Amino acid sequence: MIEECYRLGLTYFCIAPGSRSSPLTIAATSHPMISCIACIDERSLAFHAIGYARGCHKPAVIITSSGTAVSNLLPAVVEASQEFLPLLLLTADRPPELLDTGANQAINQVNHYGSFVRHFFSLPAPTDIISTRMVLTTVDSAVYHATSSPSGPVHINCSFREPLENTPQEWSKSCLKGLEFWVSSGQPFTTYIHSHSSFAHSNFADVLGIIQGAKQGLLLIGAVFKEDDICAALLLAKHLKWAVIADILSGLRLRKYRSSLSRSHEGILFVDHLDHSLLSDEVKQWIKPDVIVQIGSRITSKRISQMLQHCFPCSYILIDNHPSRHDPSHIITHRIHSSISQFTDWVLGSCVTTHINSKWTSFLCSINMMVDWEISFLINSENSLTEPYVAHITSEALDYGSTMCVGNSMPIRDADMYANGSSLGECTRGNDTSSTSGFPFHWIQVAGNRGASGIDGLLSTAVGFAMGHNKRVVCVIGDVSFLHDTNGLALLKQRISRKQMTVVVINNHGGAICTELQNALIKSQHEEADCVIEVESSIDANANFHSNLRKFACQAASHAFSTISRLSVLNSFSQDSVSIKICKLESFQYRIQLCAPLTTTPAGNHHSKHYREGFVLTLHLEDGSTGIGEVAPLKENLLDVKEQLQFLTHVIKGTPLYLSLPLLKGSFSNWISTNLGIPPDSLLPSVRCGLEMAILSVIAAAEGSTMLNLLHPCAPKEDCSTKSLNVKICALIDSDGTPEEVAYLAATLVEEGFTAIKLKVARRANPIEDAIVIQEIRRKIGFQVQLRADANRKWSFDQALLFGYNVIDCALQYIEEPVNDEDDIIKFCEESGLPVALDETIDNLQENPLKMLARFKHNGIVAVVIKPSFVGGFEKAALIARWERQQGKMAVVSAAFESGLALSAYVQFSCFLEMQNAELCKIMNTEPASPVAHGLGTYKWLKEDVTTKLFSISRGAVNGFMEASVFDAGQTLVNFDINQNALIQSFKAEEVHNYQLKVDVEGVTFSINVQEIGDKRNDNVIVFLHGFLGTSEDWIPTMKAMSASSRCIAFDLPGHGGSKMQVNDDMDQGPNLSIKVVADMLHKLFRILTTSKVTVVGYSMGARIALFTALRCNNMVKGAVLISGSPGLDDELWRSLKNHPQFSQIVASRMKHDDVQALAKALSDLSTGRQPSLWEDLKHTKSPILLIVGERDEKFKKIAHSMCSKLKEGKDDSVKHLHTMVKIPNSGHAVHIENPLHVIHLISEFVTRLDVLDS
Ligand SMILES: Cc1ncc(C[n+]2csc(CCOP(=O)(O)OP(=O)(O)O)c2C)c(N)n1
Ligand SMILES: [Mg+2]
Repeated sequence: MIEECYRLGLTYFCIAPGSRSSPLTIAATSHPMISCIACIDERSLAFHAIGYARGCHKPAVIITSSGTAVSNLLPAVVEASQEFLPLLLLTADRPPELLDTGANQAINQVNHYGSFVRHFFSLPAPTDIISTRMVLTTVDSAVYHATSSPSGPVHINCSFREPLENTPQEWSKSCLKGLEFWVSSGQPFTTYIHSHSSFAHSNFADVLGIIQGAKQGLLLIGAVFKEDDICAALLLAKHLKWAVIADILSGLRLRKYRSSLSRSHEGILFVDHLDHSLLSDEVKQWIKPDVIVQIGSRITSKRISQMLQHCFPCSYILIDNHPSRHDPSHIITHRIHSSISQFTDWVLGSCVTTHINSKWTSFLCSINMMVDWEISFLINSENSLTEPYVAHITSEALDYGSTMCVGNSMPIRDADMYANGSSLGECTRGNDTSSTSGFPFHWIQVAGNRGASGIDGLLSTAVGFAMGHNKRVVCVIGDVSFLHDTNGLALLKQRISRKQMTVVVINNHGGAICTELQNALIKSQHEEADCVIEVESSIDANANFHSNLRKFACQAASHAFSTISRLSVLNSFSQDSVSIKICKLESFQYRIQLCAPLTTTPAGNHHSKHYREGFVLTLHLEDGSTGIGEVAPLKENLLDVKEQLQFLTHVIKGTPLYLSLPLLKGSFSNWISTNLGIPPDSLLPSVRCGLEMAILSVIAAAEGSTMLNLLHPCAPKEDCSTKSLNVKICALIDSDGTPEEVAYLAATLVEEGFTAIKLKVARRANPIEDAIVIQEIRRKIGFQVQLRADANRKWSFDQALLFGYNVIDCALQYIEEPVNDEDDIIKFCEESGLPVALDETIDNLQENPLKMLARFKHNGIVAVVIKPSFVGGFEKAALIARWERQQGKMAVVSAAFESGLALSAYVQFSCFLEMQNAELCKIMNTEPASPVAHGLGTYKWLKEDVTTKLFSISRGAVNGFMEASVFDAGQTLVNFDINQNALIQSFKAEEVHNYQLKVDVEGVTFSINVQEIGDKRNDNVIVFLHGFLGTSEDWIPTMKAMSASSRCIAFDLPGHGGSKMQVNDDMDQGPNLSIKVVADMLHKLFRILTTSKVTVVGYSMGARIALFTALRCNNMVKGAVLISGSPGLDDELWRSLKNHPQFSQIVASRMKHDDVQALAKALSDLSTGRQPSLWEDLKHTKSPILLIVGERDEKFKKIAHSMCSKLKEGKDDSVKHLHTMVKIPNSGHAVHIENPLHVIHLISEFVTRLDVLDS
């Protein structure tokens, strides 16, 4: 029997001790190819076998003694039966003569598990009068029943007569007759062959018709456990292009992406938060799928199941590899009994085309994105350790080599609602299946016992799962479940060739600190031993937090729904599956005069005229609407900004607008990476701010609305006129003059109607002098007015404290950035007792600012000053504001001396934040805080404006306070009229000049295709060389960006693109395209084009040529930029490029080569192996070299390092210090395509340095 099990592939035996079963136990343990595990508790053991089957899709064999040992298997048998998990139970029994006689440990074991097993057979006690073949066919038949659909547990009851021990006995060998072949074959005695049913029936044509006709299809992926099935489900999802709802048990909820770029281009529309979206009544009413296809029988979410019930009648197709009715609401119209792979093969093979309503999918995706943002935000901003947080953080901590096991009751529900897959860049351990599956992510399997949803045997199941799956398992279970299966610890203790486990037990009482769990998880990952982590939590606090999550998710879903359904123009375009597109972006440089120097201007420079420079952007849509934005860099370099704007002008043409953009919350980041193909954070903050402003304004223009109404559409019953709305403004005083003079100025402002004043401090020799000014102001204006001070990080801790002690009675609303060291802020709060505000501290926020903000939760920090043009736009500003409000702090929008254009947008934005805050208070049932005075007092600095109408604020009619009218600000943006006098330069899309140049080199006439952008008279010439199979086209966005300051020229290298070559008649051999020939050719081209030295920029093969020219034609080359410049490419490094959203376009453009034979020639002649080694030349180089490599490009990083050290061995000190190597974050090999803005900045900086060297 045991050998036959082995031959059938059953190699894992779970053995409970007992004497009646000893013949089986001895046989199993002495079989060399079989692994055994033992446990005294049969219930735990059987659950362990279930976990094993879940992990490897093979049955484990359970051996027990007779009596209640057999009964103890029942809970697991029930679960296995419900979940179609194969198990083979070998239960020992007394022989028939001892049954029903009162004999010890004898019960009726026949059909003991009733209908819960797929098959039962009672073997007679061993005897020589029955052929042994009977035993073999019994095992074969049982295992076939266990493993063929519907799979499940099978039971063979094995009687044994005493003596049980191995006592020699006479027996007839005739029972072994006919076994010779079996002995020698190594195969099972009977081979079962299953004939697959085909999809030929006419009913299947119906199903295809239904799928094809769907306009609002929904693909549900329920519990699916086999890798093949998961892959098949994904292929189906990709083919259908329907919205996909993946259950936590599908493995597809915890997706780990390679990079954020790949996330925005996965080609599958996952809607992970349908459950919480359905909390919104509007959304619930709206969701009406016409066809539902469900793969895998079980769906964890109750709300989704209810939704499906409400959708009835509609076509509902369920596919699973068993015939059971899984239809609790009785709504399934088509039940397909097939494997998922078979079904997918059939659908894909039938070439079904789909015609999904794009509004349906874009609505679902937008709502989902907002709920996702909301949940993530709340979980991360909550100060206590909550169960949703545990679900979030444990799932995030999983890496490629891990799987998860979730307990019943809350753990599985929390995981289904709040687990989070993508923790970018951190999932590095284990095997990355995303490279082999063809999808840009890797999935993580999740197991749970959902057959009967018992809280028994969960720990044992998890240990079995770890055993079967051979992966690290993180098991999350409740305290009661853990206690229910303490015998599972006996299984955990035994380490038989399995990976280590982490068990997180959620003990719902008490409280703890969040970071402790994160640390414990990280630690457990690096432990060799198994870990049990107890997380204490409180039922009440959790219930409260769950309720908040639901309320906010509901509000987010409703808000998203109402916002996007009101966008009539954007919606009308998306109905026929094309969204409205951007047709043009223009930038105009402005320069306006100010009345006074900026507060950032150093003292002593206060007498000349003062100006502010920036850019006005106009954005045009194909329907004729125009939007407007302002880019007003203060700390950023104007040229860098200009380059980014030129780049944007080029890449933005023809990009579609998304419905979700006015919702912010990640929509802009997503749009930027998907449509512009760049990392969102590579845009300079002021550029991103201006771009967002222009996009919001163009959507508002198209919709005939205002920015405020777009961000916060008022409810149907609300008063939609913004005429009565105002935003409080804080006046700003630069603190020149005696204390009396400053106090007098403050008093004038109070008379004007200001209720809040901010004074710049840290301007005087001693902080006490600053304090005296504050005291004087207070004395003069009384305590009615809010008074703020801003030290701009200019003080040391002691100076700040000195100031603090001297203004303690002045009732400052806050002191902004009192200390120069960020780490002293909290200490200052504690020692001075003064309320503090942050400003500069939040300027350097990266894509996920919450981590950084979390460091400043201290109660002493009462406000954050948010400058949209410093933090990088409205989306981020809104996130920071929301966080601060959630923490009970003020969010103060502040200008950075922008023109009236940005100020108007900020007024609208500030009003939106106030409205959002009021809504927040309503949801939380708290008193609304009084409106904040926003830092827009810089308007007083404007002597001129970019609008024809000067930005102004006035006394409110009701209260007499100085406030900005939201209505006026809206009008300024809608009826924007540019003051032409303020413009100093306009730049539109630069023209590309395309022409051919002929040069002869060594008997070959090259006809080279040239693309040129920029002023021909410009001496600053940059030449761009592409890589193998590239063309000059690859460089166009970069060239456009750089054309304002340089003359940019790109060639199609010989054999590539539109370049041709002709061999002269007198040459008897074919042309030689060595690197030297190409360099000579370039040399001649440079001569034709310019008399000045050029900077050569090359990528890959182009980089090698660039280096060659820099070394050998140095009289023509000023400097060289080498991107991923070296021989030999590793396939691995191309993967991140393949995930680029525009990869298919890139590939298509690379296929345009006119002269294929010459291309083949170039590939061969210019290959790395054929070029002379330049290593030794490096130290003699007279031209500065900039080496650029992708951070993920290990091989080229190493090469660049060595090149850099060789270059530094050179003798020429003036050149030597200019050689640099730069690694570009998040990039592989094709850095200039993956992160173009970063590369543009580096080239530009390098060219400037070369100029300095030249002069
Ligand atoms: C074998 C079994 N007994 C009883 C139940 C009923 N039951 C469902 S949830 C639960 C409590 C589970 O507590 P715990 O494991 O701590 O999880 P929590 O509810 O705290 O998330 C019980 C007893 C069950 N599902 N299965
Ligand atoms: Mg509990």
